Amino acid sequence: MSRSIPHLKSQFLQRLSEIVGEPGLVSDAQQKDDHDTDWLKKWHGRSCAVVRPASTQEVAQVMRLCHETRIPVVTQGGNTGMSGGATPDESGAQLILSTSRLRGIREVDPLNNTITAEAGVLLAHVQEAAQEVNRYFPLSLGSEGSCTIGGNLATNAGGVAVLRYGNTRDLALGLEVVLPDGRIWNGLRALRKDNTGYALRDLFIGSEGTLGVVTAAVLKLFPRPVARVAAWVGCDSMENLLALLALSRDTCGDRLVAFEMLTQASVDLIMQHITDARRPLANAHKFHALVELADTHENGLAEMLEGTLEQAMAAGYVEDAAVGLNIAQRQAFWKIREGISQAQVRAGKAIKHDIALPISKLPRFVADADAAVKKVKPDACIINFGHMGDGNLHFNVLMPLDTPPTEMSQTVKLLNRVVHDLVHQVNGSISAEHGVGQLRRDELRNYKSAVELDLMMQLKQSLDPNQIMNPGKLL
Ligand code: FAD
Ligand code: 2HG
Ligand code: ZN
Repeated sequence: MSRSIPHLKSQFLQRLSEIVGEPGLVSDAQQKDDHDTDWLKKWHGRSCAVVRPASTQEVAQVMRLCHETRIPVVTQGGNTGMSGGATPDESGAQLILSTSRLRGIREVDPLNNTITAEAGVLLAHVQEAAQEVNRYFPLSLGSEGSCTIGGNLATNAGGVAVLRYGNTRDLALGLEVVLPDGRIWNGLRALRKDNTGYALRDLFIGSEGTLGVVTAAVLKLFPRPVARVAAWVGCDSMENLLALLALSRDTCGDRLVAFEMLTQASVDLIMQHITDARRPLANAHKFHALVELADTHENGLAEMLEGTLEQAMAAGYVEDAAVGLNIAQRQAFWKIREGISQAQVRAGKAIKHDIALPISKLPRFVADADAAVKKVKPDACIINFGHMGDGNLHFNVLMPLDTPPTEMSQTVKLLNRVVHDLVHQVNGSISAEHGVGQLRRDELRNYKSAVELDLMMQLKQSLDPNQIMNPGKLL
């Protein structure tokens, strides 16, 4: 006689609890709900259970069990992702594997300039551990107090310092990964040169939990900047903003660590919805930039920034600027910039476009995309901001909070097509830093070539033949 599904489920849960013990299974309904839903409250799933292994060995045992029973696994870090990648489907059949108990920092080596951290360590804690040995870990996101290193690697997160230090992929030297069948790949090499074959590490970075569970990583550390200055700048065109970016690179070189752009509509939205945010400039400007320089010693950093801005004003690139010399002034600028995600959540439902283009193509693109969106939706509220220094814009469109679901999904389809087609025309990317997840899965198929999709499918098939890793995401 065959056994019933509830019986198999309780047997599975029993075996899980034998691996991880009581603290390793989330039993509180509210807590489970929090894992089943993403932070934007946009995706709601229903997992069969949430398991929290406390070591790589426990992750391996959980994966062996899932391999044997064919239970699909959704790996979850801080659950701050923007693309629904960490939310299970609604079947009640998928297991959430949370890395929240993989919180060890295994080694900090200031002479080799590396740190080895487990996947569930918060990004902010890696930054702090680096600082304790007078080093710097440069990955910097608005979510750094909640997102994890494993999540950063799995999404290849970007953030505000990519123009100087690169994205997460550029910051990783080695990985430890539990494969879908439970085998452990120890690739924790702390080397800057290693030509011993295929770059397996890079397969897992950006794979959004579809190929394996990242359990630990060796990350690069850098000399710690001790001096920082920032400016808030107002410009009348993207062309002039681009000219300022080029000039700042020429005059400041590697000291230029952030060049963030916001339109006036983005600044206005933040002012309406973020308490304590103050307008940094007296007048309105079509485009704003937050520019930051950093260095490992003082060396006249403020004079360098002021000199650059004077040159830019003389050339007519800049309409107005405020320089933040002390920590409080700089923090006030960053509070505005980092408030944008929360402001969008409070103000409406955002149709997100997380796009990357060659930096030189940004002005033309913004003009074309503004016009194209307004053509199909004349009253569109475009909230365009992003990491201009590395070519990544968040070209979002905000819909009223009470927009009915059918109108919402029709408008998403319409505007995705308009914006992504323009991105595709200049060989840009429709997912710059937030990952594909479930949000852009269909869109990916519209823009990747058949050859590229086929290669990706073949890799997926060879690493995860039973298709148990994060089904319904990315591919
Ligand atoms: P989760 O959301 O838990 O998971 C994200 C994906 O990674 C999922 O597909 C999941 O299955 C997979 N995953 C997680 N951990 C593992 C693991 N150990 N092994 C395998 N797969 C795993 N992102 C940027 O890139 N730049 C920004 O500037 C930025 N700013 C943000 C600002 C705010 C306010 C917020 C809320 C988010 C922001 N994000 C940004 C998005 C998000 O924080 C990043 O994508 C982050 O890298 C996700 O980390 P996480 O630990 O929360 O991952
Ligand atoms: C940022 O750059 C994040 O602030 C979030 O990547 C972008 O809210 C968004 O769309
Ligand atoms: Zn961003």
